[in-house]
Amino acid sequence: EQKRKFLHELPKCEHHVHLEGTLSPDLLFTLAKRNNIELPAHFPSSIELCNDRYEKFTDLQDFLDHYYIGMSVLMTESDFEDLAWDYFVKAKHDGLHHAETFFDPQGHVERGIPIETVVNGFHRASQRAQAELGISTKLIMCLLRHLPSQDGLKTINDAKQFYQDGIIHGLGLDSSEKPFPPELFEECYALAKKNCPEIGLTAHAGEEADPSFISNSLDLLKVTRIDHGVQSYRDDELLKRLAKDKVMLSLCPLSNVKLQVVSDVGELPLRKWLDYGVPFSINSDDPAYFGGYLLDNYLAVESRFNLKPEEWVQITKNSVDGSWIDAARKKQLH
Ligand code: ES4
Ligand code: ZN
Repeated sequence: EQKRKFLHELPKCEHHVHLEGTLSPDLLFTLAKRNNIELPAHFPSSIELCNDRYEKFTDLQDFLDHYYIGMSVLMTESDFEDLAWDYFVKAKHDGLHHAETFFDPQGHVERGIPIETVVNGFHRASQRAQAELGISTKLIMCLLRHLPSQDGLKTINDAKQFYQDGIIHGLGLDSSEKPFPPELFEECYALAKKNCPEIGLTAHAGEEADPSFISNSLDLLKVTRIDHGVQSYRDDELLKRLAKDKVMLSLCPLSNVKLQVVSDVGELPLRKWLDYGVPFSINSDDPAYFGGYLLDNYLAVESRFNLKPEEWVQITKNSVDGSWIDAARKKQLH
């Protein structure tokens, strides 16, 4: 219909998609077979049972327990390349122009996969997406906050050359939020900035945990963007700060419903963010797990908030401005 066409044609950017979260049950079982991976007995044993499981995540941790097993089927450089390439193709169909994609090297290195295998595979797919699909791309390495910060420091040093060669652009922080506050990773963020002064810094904050996780990420980690940030609506001073400093929230509406952050997309405080002038983008997070890719997330928001075309234009404009791209690329997207 009309609205779908309008949303499809907006020059969309995605800033919050975990490449491991684009692993469909279909590809998961294909790779498990090809790589001779035996999945644990409690893991769903078919595509249908996986899809059933995805309807019943109780919270972030329940999802993550499944997600880290799922990603264990990724072994070779071409596994990583194929995974990311399939995502770029799907996203291109959704009208994506620019993607800043997360990945979790520690989830692979701890299984004995060299970081080079992971990064080279994702980099090859990104290069192909730029050349063949016209999508500009940036890779954002995330640290797993449930692992010790010592592990994070080692990962940052192991990735140093990739940052200096411009192959990885950003640093993020993901996984179980509430027990692992941002202050644990101050040293990691400082080291990453020292190794690579042009780095983009972001962190998951305020998905489930309270607004202090957002302010502490800004103050201590020096991030310029917040992933999720849903809980910011509970702190007026914080909302003013986000608006004033143009800190973009990378929202993931369908993810928030699947992980029971809200019970419906319509519950998200979108009006509040618009009224305060807090910039945000709309994203898919782990689309293979949460029942929708980029355009589905746009459509879910439209179905609940009935935004004016001018409001949509402003949202996409903010999302271009919040991207880690140069002025020339921004101009092309505006
Ligand atoms: C994630 Cl939704 C979400 N939150 C935190 N960490 C994650 N890793 C993958 N998806
Ligand atoms: Zn996420």
